[in-house]
Amino acid sequence: MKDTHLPTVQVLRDEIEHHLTYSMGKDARHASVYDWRMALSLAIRDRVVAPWFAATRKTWETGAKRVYYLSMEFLIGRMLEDAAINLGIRDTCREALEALGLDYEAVVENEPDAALGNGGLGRLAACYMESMASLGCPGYGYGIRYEHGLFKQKFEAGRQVELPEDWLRQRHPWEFERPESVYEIGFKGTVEMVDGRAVWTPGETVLAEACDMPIVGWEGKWANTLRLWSAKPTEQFDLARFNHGDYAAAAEPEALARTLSRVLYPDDTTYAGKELRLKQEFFLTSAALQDILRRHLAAELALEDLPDHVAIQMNDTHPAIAGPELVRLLMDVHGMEFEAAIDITVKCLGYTNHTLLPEALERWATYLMGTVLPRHMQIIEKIDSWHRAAHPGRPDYVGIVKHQEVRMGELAFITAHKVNGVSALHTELIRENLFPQLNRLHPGRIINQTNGITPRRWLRMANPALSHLITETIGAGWEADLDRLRALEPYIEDAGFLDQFMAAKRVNKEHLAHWIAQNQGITVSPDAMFDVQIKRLHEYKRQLLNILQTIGEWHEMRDNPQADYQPRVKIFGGKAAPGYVAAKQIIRLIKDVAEVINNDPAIGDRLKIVYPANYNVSMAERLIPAADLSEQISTAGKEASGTGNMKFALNGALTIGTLDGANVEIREQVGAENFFLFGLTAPEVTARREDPEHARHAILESQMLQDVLQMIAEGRFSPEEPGRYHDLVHTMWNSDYFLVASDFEAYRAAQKEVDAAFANRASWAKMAALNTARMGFFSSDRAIAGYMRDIWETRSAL
Ligand code: 4GP
Repeated sequence: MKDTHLPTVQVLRDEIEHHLTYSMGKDARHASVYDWRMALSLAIRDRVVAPWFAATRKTWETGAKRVYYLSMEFLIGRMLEDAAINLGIRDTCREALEALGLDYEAVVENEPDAALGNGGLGRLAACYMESMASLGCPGYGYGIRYEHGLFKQKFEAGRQVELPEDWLRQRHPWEFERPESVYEIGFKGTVEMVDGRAVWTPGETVLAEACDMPIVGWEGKWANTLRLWSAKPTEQFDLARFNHGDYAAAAEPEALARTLSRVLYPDDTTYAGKELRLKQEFFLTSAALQDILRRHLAAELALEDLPDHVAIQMNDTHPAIAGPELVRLLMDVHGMEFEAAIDITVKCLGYTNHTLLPEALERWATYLMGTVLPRHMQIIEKIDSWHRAAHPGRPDYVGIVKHQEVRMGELAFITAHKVNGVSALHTELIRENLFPQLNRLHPGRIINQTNGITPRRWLRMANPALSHLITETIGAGWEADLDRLRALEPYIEDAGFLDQFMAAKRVNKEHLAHWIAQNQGITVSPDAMFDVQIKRLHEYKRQLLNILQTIGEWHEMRDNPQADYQPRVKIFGGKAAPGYVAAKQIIRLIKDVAEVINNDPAIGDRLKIVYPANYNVSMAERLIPAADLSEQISTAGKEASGTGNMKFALNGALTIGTLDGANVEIREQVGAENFFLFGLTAPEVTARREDPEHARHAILESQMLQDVLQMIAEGRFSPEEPGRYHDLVHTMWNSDYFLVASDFEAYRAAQKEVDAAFANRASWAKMAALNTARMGFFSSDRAIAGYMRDIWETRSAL
């Protein structure tokens, strides 16, 4: 076993060559970048093993409480640099590769993103895993090892096209297969009562097989495990059929089983899709809970003491079947009575809510639940009646099963001892709008844990230029104590520091400009303001508002070409769900508008629009450090928190945003004078919707918006198909649920303020530096410390 001491360049180089020869079976003369990347990854991985073993050993020896984070998504992105940074060997890696005649960047870029998530919730889970390891909180992440992560996005004539993602086409060097860790997962079948006990005989079974990824924390002091499950058939292929030459039928059991871990988020608009999704959720949850109980019993601990040793966090409602499943395991497998089982369950479980959007709060038809998980349907009804009986005489009582649907939000609430929102505003809205009745029955159960991001990846790794400057200015160690960034504040009066701060931004902008030129064929100037909106495409996130304002700006420039405009590059990135027609139309509109504006000689360099395809974690790492302006413009009350907003501000971008999600707290931290606020507040949004004509009224009050919509309706951006956006324009006039029209003028005015502020580079630099200096609160270490204290009731094992 290797020690954890820092290797010299020569030592690391030898290790890389060793892996190239003996793990990859390649001679240096014939090795590809892939081979080198694998060899380097394996050399780094070796160095993670010692802290990983040590952490596991210590947890067993001390009997420390373990935290289990159940999530359908872990958007971990690339692993190589992340591990190298946390082990303190990134520079050594670079030098070792250079000594071997290789380009470090090219090797790092060779790693595919592990796209095992859609967006915010999945990326948050990845940051939280890293922070748990950095803080020495013994824990496991449990997820699914999807063969195909989030689809690859391509644009064809401005339209989004989805291609299957294939991250496992190459070997994944960060995982260890655990074929011995397998659990049987059942579906369907029948339930009988035998001697007063329920016996479920599943009609289908698959195996969940573990794959472990070590997640190493800052300075390699602790490492935890991300355990991902793959589905395998209980029976291998059917030999008899194979021998009869019926090869397809022989392979059927395997194909069916594999479907369960094949893709992230299958289309759930069909019955078959829904069933598959529910099965995936149960597959993850049941495997995790069986594993948790196995580990607990292996330590010779009593099941009654489970809550002292185990905290289980449900990342949104997707794993909410955990409540009934834990009750089932405790009752049906371990012979406990219901009351004891539910008591233990509630003490162990916590539930994080990540969205108030009704379409994302899962509800399953009782028919579907009863068919796929017949025993769980019984237990859900039992939990429902137990809970109802505990709260008699409440006319406002809200249960779990209603209108022949199982409401997973209510189920998660009732089976958890703590329910948390992800920003102060969101938590308030959970209390008031989402679970008002349950909140009255369980005062104090709903708490807030504002999201956070790991500064290791999102500053130290993604922004070396700024990181160096920070370390030079305030010394090392801020990565593990982000509040120390406050020590930068005195320097904002120091012109030399500000020059360096802006020079770091400039380097990042130059890199990005180079990348844009190479990949998009668009020339942009690093002197322009880089104005960035990157996130999933959703109407509530209002990319539409951004592009409408951009059209307005262009319109103004054409009318008044002599005026003094700050040159801007509008950068968009994000994917729309494959079946989300309105979101896909917005993408197409942005692409169409880009085509016209980017080729308008009257505008030249003053306005450019860039929308690279296939936005993902590594693209975010490239864009965020180069951004001047961060667009966080959701309809107030809709964005639960946001975490992109935090990454931008930490990297010295100013925010233009609404009072939504964590924007509210970011603005409090960085100071209102360093934040461009606009738009309706959450209560104003609700009030505004009372007026059924709000869209029409708002449009009639804005000549600019009328002009912009008129241009779109006339086919100015789609001359080959003038009617392309008729529906979109019609919706704007007639419904506009997300209040784009009502916020349009306020947004425009705020953008004018942004322009004026950017014109004064010296004061802009101060504002930007103050954003960085005041973002310490948003470290995921602070968030995880909060979860440990308020929900998991556990301490660091370091
Ligand atoms: C997201 C929320 O939309 C976002 O505001 C939040 O920052 C993030 O979770 C993490 O808490 N929700 C999802 C989802 O990603 O799938 O519901």
